[in-house]
Amino acid sequence: MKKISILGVPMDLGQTRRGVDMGPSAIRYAGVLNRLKKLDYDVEDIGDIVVKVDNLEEDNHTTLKNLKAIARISEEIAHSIQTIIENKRFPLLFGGDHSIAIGTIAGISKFYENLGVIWFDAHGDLNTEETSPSGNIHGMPLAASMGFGHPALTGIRGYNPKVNPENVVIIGARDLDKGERELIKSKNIKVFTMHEIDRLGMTRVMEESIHLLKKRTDGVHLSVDLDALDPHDAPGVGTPVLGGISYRESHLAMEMLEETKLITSAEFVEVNPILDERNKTAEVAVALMGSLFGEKLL
Ligand code: 6HN
Ligand code: MN
Ligand code: MN
Ligand code: MN
Repeated sequence: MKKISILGVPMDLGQTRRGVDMGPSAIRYAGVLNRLKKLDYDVEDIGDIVVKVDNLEEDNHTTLKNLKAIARISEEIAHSIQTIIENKRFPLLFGGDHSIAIGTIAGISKFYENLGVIWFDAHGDLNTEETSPSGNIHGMPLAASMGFGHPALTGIRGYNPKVNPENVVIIGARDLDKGERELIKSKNIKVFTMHEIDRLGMTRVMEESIHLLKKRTDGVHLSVDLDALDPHDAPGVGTPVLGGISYRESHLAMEMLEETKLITSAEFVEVNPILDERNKTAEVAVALMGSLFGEKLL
């Protein structure tokens, strides 16, 4: 698809460190539009979803912080995505924290018989109200998309589940909570932890991921949490974990995805310019988008 629609979601309600709502601005500032236009795409920036919480809506539900507001905004994200896909354009979202993925996947999934998801992340984002150590919904979007968790999160757009656990591949994990490990085992979710990346190399990890999803799915959503990368390369994230994917490995991954034309939608999340070093993490995100959309070194 040579047509891309950019949608910003300045949402910081899925966790407690302010500043990630400035992620879309930071990514735009890093020059994403020109970068993609140079690759000959028809790119439109449709602006940001309005993320506003009024006092009446605020809930102090400590196990699911900001549940009502996140559920409402997820519906709006899903609605906007639907329009983008109906216009036959590729949805490219900028977060915001990772809770935006609940709305993204809810908007995308009904256009596919068997949607696949590639989840680059230091974390599993597989918690539910019962297993979450923090009550932060950005630690739950992948579980919610597979139908596990609170109905206000799993039922966006009125259907559930959005993704079959067999169609999910997690890459870069190195901080999983107890309940997440149990879900991975019980649902047999494919996870390439940092151990597998060290051991097999990124080339094989991507070959296996692509092979698995190619035969099973008719569309693949790519969700990139910048904390999948090592904090040296991507310091501007709210929940950094040492020992991550290197800058070069992450480019290789994007390049291999580009070669296969497997990806049908994408989001780049958790960029927090307040925690960043001179917009480095937003620049990394834009560079990765360059590779994902076909930039070549030679
Ligand atoms: N993220 N597993 C932790 C939690 O609070 O559930 C961390 C989640 C981080 C989520 O980075 O998108
Ligand atoms: Mn995440
Ligand atoms: Mn993460
Ligand atoms: Mn943790």
